Amino acid sequence: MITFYNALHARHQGKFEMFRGNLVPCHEVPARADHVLAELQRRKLGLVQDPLDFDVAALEAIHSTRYLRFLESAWDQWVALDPANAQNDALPSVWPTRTFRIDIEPQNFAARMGLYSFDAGSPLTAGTWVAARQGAHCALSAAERVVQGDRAAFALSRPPGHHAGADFFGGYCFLNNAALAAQHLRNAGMDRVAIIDVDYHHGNGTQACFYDRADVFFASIHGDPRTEYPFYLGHADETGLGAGADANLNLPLPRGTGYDEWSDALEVALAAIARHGAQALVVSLGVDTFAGDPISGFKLQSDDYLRMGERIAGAKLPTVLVFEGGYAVQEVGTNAVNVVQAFAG
Ligand code: Q9C
Ligand code: ZN
Repeated sequence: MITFYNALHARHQGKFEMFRGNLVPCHEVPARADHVLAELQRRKLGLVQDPLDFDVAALEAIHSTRYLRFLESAWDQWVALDPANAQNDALPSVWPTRTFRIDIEPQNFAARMGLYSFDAGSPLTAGTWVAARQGAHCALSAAERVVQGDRAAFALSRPPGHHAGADFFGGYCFLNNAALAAQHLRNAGMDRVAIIDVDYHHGNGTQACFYDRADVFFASIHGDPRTEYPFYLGHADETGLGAGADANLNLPLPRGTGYDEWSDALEVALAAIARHGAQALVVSLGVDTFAGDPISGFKLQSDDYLRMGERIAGAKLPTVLVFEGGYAVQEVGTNAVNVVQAFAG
């Protein structure tokens, strides 16, 4: 299987995220993608290529124009406030919650950061836009390969994407790589597409992108949002809206879940995807379900990712695999590449 690798990923390198009143070192570090690349190459799992180039219209298929303009210029605006800011990441500190207006874009930079985000865990850095855009191009390139007839393609995109919505970042995500891949498949004429999100965290951004649409089915297996990030979305009663009724499936599971119960949920998700009649599949491939993950609560073992890849391949759909979370840095390469290798058979 071909891999599209974001060679610019390390341009996004956050220093700190807010945690219990302190700024703590980021979990979402460049070494994550480096380990996945090294493991792919060690096992000789196919070509590794740079992505194709796409113009901004490909991103506007999912993201709002004003959000993209903000992301592109945010670092320069941050530094324009004070040249000393160049030494610090930009983090939001104020947000428009219920009763506030979101239709007026504030002139104040901090206020714009809050308008376009939902947490203080996703630092914006000098290279965030360049890295995120190249990562998105990896997902689009992988989707294009599947359009051209490949059985599957892997987008080794970093930063991850599934928490990012049409006009907001958060959860370490800026551009929604999986949503962009799914929309690319739709634009290329595939009438029905499905996304299965196996990251530990609910893919709130992806769900929101397609919540009122019947053409893109979204299924997610994740830590129960009553206790797990992103908390405010991902409950089982979110089944879709309007034309999208019954095209959204959330399978929340309690902390401590191991592969036996997790794989039962995978069967439910794949059965629903088959009923939807999808012509292609996008996998939001987070491996923060691993027992050793420092910020997550499931108990999957490295070998379980082989079974996962084999089972997802069993859906027999042209498939775009998109890298998402996974913060056990030493094992993230083994775990992610286990899925890729087992999928490829
Ligand atoms: N102390 C992805 O896996 N912070 N994002 C949780 C941990 C946010 C995870 C707090 C986790 C976001 C793509
Ligand atoms: Zn995650």
